[in-house]
Amino acid sequence: MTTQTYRIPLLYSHHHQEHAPTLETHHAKILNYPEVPRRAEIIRGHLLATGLMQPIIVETSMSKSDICQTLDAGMVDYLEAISRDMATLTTESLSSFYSLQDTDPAHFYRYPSVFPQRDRIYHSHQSLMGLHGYYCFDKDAPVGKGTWEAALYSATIAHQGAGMILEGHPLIYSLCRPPGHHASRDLMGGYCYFNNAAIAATRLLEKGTVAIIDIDYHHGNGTQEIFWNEPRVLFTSIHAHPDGEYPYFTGYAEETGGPAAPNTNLNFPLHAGATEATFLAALDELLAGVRAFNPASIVVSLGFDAFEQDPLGTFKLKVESYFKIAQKITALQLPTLLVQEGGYAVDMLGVLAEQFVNGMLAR
Ligand code: SP5
Ligand code: ZN
Repeated sequence: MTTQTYRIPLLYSHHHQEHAPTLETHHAKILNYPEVPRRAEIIRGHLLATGLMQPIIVETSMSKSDICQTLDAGMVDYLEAISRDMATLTTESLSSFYSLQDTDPAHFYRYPSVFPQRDRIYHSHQSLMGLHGYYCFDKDAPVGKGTWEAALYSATIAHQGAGMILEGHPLIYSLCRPPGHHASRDLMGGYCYFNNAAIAATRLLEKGTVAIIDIDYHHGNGTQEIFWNEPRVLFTSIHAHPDGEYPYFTGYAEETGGPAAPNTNLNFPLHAGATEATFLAALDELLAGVRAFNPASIVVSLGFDAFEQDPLGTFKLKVESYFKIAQKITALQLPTLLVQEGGYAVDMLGVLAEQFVNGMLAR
């Protein structure tokens, strides 16, 4: 297989379209939910038009027991139960319980309202309503009737991508949506439900050690937590400094791994407004750490929100920066699974993904 003739498998599922929250709140403001279905559609359309990709539509989901190799069964069962419960809502039930302008059950999403602190719980029985906050660390993972299948297939795309790496593929693009890197074993948040990259990395352990390179603008707190004490997985991340940016409570350089896995966690927090030069310098240092770890395969948590036009980010990466980043990652010459994370400059996402894929092929 030469890189000239190799068409990169692009794994995708239509199920993401049924997960489409419209609103998030920010203090007293109601904002449009930035993690929209069109994100994946733009990337897919643009990548397929390049002729570089082999489209694969995933039709069969992974099993719950496979998901629970990485995630907590209580959380997985809860997401399924609440999402199916949402499917039983009717216009009548919605208008009798809430004074809504829009009573279309398809547009209704449940948000956490209480966050039971786990060390203060007296009763083990929880209502579905109470459990939402039990399994969330923030307010930004609303659940509608399509959320379970969307999250399930997003995880499946990552898991199947890992399976194809195990079969000998050098490069796979798993077009996951919703994203995953903020979600941990038993907590959802930050537009994330199941940690797709972590599910893939767990499967890749079959081949040997794994390094995760997270270039999303936000720290991958969920992925870090899942592999914190796992010596076979190196988690590395470049992101906005948590002093001033979401998720605030993790992403510091001092976080280097748990007692059983010292120095298997490498954080590179950058100041707001970081330029391409700053980002690439951090990436060189990060990649030196990856080389020293000598992994058998790579998972890239591929967010595009460090791009200069991103509405959530402050970094100044340019279109060509994504080519350069990929070129540096591909120089590792290791089997690499790309897992889609964030990126909210929707109209530009196709261009950025194409730059990244072209950079990966420039070996
Ligand atoms: C996967 C991913 O990129 N998740 C990002 C979650 C970020 N959530 C931050 C929410 C902060 C609200 N933004 C207010 C913007 C005001 N202009
Ligand atoms: Zn992000």
